[in-house]
Amino acid sequence: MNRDTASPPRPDTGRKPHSAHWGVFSAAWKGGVLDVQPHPGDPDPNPLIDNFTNALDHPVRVTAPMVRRGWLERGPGPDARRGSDCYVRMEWDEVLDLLARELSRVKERHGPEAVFGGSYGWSSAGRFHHAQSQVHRFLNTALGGYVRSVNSYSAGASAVILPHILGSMDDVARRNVTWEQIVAHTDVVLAFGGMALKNSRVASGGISRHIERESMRQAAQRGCRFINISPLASDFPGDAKAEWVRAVPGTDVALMLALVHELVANGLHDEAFLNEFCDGWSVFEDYLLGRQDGQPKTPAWAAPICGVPADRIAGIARSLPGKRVLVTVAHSLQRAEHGEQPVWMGAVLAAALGQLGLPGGGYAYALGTLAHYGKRSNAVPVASLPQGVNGVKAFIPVARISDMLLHPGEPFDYNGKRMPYPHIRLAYWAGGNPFHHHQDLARLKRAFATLDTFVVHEIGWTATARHADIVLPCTMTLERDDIGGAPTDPLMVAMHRLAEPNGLARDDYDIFADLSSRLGTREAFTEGRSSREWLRHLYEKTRAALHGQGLEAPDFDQFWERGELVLPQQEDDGGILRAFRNDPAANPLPTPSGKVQISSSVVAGFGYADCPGHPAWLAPQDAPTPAHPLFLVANQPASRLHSQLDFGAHSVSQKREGREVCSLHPRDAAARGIADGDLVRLFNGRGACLAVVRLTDGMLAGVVQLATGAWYDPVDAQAEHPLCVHGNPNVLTRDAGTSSLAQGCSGQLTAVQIERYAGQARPVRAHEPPAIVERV
Ligand SMILES: Nc1nc2c(c(=O)[nH]1)N[C@H]1C(S)=C(S)[C@@H](COP(=O)(O)OP(=O)(O)OC[C@H]3O[C@@H](n4cnc5c(=O)[nH]c(N)nc54)[C@H](O)[C@@H]3O)O[C@H]1N2
Ligand SMILES: Nc1nc2c(c(=O)[nH]1)N[C@H]1C(S)=C(S)[C@@H](COP(=O)(O)OP(=O)(O)OC[C@H]3O[C@@H](n4cnc5c(=O)[nH]c(N)nc54)[C@H](O)[C@@H]3O)O[C@H]1N2
Ligand SMILES: [Mo]
Repeated sequence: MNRDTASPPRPDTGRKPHSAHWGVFSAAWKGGVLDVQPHPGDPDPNPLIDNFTNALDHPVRVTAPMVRRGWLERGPGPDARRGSDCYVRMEWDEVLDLLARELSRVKERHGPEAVFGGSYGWSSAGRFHHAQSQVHRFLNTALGGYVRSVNSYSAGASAVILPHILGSMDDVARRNVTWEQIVAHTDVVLAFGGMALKNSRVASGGISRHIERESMRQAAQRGCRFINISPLASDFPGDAKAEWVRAVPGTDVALMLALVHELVANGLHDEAFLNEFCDGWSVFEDYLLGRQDGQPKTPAWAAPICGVPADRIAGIARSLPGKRVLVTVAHSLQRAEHGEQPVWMGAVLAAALGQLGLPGGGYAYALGTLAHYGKRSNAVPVASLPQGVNGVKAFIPVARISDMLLHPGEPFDYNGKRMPYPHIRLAYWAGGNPFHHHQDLARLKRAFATLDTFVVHEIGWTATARHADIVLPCTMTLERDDIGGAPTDPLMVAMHRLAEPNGLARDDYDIFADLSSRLGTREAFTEGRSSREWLRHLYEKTRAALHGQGLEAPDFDQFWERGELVLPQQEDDGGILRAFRNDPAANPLPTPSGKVQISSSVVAGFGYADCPGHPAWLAPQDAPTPAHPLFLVANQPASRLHSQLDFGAHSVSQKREGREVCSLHPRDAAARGIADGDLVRLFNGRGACLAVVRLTDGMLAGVVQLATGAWYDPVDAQAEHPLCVHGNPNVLTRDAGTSSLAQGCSGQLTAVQIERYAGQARPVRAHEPPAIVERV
C-alpha cells in the first residue's frame, strides 16, 4: 500500500546488492529510510542512484489495476478522450478476465497482425524481469506473434547506415576502440557531439565502474587533445581539458566535409589507405571538390553554415595528419533530420586520415554516449529471457508509431523496400514510455486515439499510462529478485529484493503468466518455472560457460549469497576494423566490396533524394525561421534516465519550482527581456511548454537546451497545440523520419521561439495520480 505518515516505519535491514542502468549499488532500510550507496569499486558513482530513495512509496505509483472509464462503459473502440479520462479501480481477477477476452476478440477478428507489441523502452536493468522481453514472449506464446518495431530511438539512423558502409552497430560502436586504447595511444579525439559524462554513465543492464572521467583525465595528462564540437561546453567534463568548437547544431557534415577538403586540397589525405582499404572514393571526391555541382566543400564554404571560422576549420584539419586521431560521432547527431549523413561522413573523415583500425585511432561511432562503448566484451554470456518465435512478419522502424496508427495500409520506405503500414487495433506496452520518447505529442495522442484498446503495465502514472485503457500496476526493480548484467561489464549482480510490492502491484511475469492461463498458453509462457526457477535456469548459461573455460563456476546459491560475480573478459583486440586493417584479404568488412564504402552503389540504387549514395550536406527543413529563430537541443537529461523516476529525489532536486530547467545564452535572453530564473514559454507551430530558464555562456547563442524526461503535463490534453506546464520538449519536436533509408527518430533538434511567461502558470500535477472513481 502507499504508506502515509500513519503507517509504521519499515524495520531496519541489512545491506543488499542491487543494480540499475545507471550503476551498481546496495541499499538498506535505516530508520524507515532507504539508504542507497554506490558499489565500493565504482570510481565515479552516478548520482542517479538517489532517485531510488523516495521512489517505492511515492504517491504517483500505480497501486491497483485500473480501467479507463470511457472504455469500460462503451467497450473497445477509437476514442479521442484518451489522455483526459478518469479511471476505475478493479480487482486483478476481473481485469485479467476482461483483458484476456479482449485479446481473444482482437486475435479472432483481426489476427495477431492487428496487435502492436513493439513496446519500445528501457524498463529496468534486471535481465529476467526485462519488461520488453516479457511482453514479446507473452504475445508470441499467447497470440502467435505481434507487429514488432525494429531499431531504437537511440541509434535509428546509424543502425541502418553503418552496415552499408562498415559493419554492424555492435561492431562499430561496442567492439572497437576502448578507453584503454585512448589512454595509451590517442593524440587527438575529434568528438562530434562531445562525450558528456552524464551520458556515458548509463548502460542498459547495468554498469559497475564508471571509468570515463578518469580515462579522459589520464589521456589528457599524457597530452591527448580532446576537441568538443558541440553547441554545449558541458558536453565534456573539465577533466578532459577539451577545446570547444561552437558549431551550429545539425551542420556537422558541412564541417567534416570542409576538414576533408582541406586535407585533399593540400595533399594531406592518406591516398594509400583510401586505395587499399576503401571503395568508392572517386564518386565522393567529385562531390567534395564540386566537380558536379560547382561547389567545392571548402572551409570558406562551410564557415557560414556551421558558424565556425574558415581558418579555424583549416587549422584543425592541418593539425591532424601524422597524429593518432580518433573521430567520434555522438548518437545525438543522427537523431536528427538526415541523421545518416554525419554517421557516414565521420567514417569518411577517419578514412581520409588513414586511421581506421589503428589502436586508439580511426572511428569509434558513439563512443562516450553510453557506458557500453569503449569497453572490453565479456568472454561468457549473461542471462536473457528467450522471447520465442514471432509468426507475424510485419514491422515498423520504431519511430514510425504515429505514422502507422494514423495511416494504416499506406506505404512507407525503409532501407530499399516499400511496405504498407499494418492496421493496428490493440497496442500493448510494458517497460517503455512513448509519451516520453516520441516526438510531436499532440500527434501521438491523435494516433493512440485510433486504437480499439491500449494496454500498459507501469510502475507509475506516466502520460502513457494516462492514455491507456487498461493500466496494470507492476512491481519496480527494488521489489523483486533479478540478475543484472551487460555484455560489456565484468560484474554480474545478484539483484536482491529490497521491499514488498507497493499496493497490489505484481511482477510483469506473474501478470503475463495469469493472462496466459486464461488464454490456454500458460505452459508455453512459463515452461513450468516460477520466477526463482527462471533465475536459476538463466544463470546456468553463464555458469556452464565459466565451467567450460575451466574457471571458477559457483552455483546459483553461491552467486546469490555473494551478491556478485566477476566475469572474464576478452582481449582488447580492436574488433573487425583492426582485423581488417591487419589482413584485409582474410578479414574483409561485411560490406558489398569487403572494404570501407566511401560511397555506396547499393544506397545510391535506392534512389532516395534524402539519402544519396555518398555522404552529403543536405540542409535541414526543420531549421530556425523568423517566427521560431532558435534551435532547440532536446538532449538526454543529466538528472535521470529518460523519464524514469522523474519523481525521484535527485531528479526533483534539479528542477526549479517543480519545473524543468532550460538553458539559454545571455545574449538571447537579453534580446527578449528574460532574466535567470524566469519562467519561460518555449513554443512553435506544434505546441508549447513552460520551463525555468538558466542563463549560461557555456552554450552557443541561438540555441536553447531543454532535456527530455519531464513527465508530460498538458493543461488541456485535447488541445490541438497543447501547453505542457512541466517542460517536456517533445510537445515541440517534429515527428519525421531521419530519411527514407532508416526512418529513425529525429527528435534531438527543432526550431522554437522563447518568451517570458506572463500568465498565471498552474502547478505541475504530473507526479500526482489521475482522477480515480469507484464503480457505480
Ligand atoms: N526529443 C527527444 N526525444 C527522445 C530522445 C531525444 O534525444 N530527444 N532520446 C530518445 C532515446 S535515445 C531513447 S532511448 C528514448 C527512451 O524512451 P523510453 O525507453 O521509453 O524511456 P524510459 O523513461 O526509460 O521508459 C521506461 C518506462 O518503463 C517503466 N518501467 C521501469 N521498470 C519497469 C518494469 O519493470 N516493468 C514495466 N512494465 N515498466 C517498467 C518506467 O517507469 C518508464 O516509464 O527516448 C527518445 N526520445
Ligand atoms: N543521464 C543520462 N544518460 C543517458 C541517458 C539519459 O536519459 N540520461 N540516455 C542514454 C541513451 S538511451 C542514449 S541513446 C544516449 C544518447 O546519447 P546522445 O544522443 O549522444 O546524448 P544527448 O545528450 O542527447 O546528446 C549529446 C550532445 O550532443 C549535442 N548535440 C546535439 N545536436 C548536435 C548536433 O547537431 N551537432 C553536434 N556537434 N552536437 C549536437 C548536445 O549538446 C548534446 O548534449 O545517452 C545515454 N545516457
Ligand atoms: Mo537511447
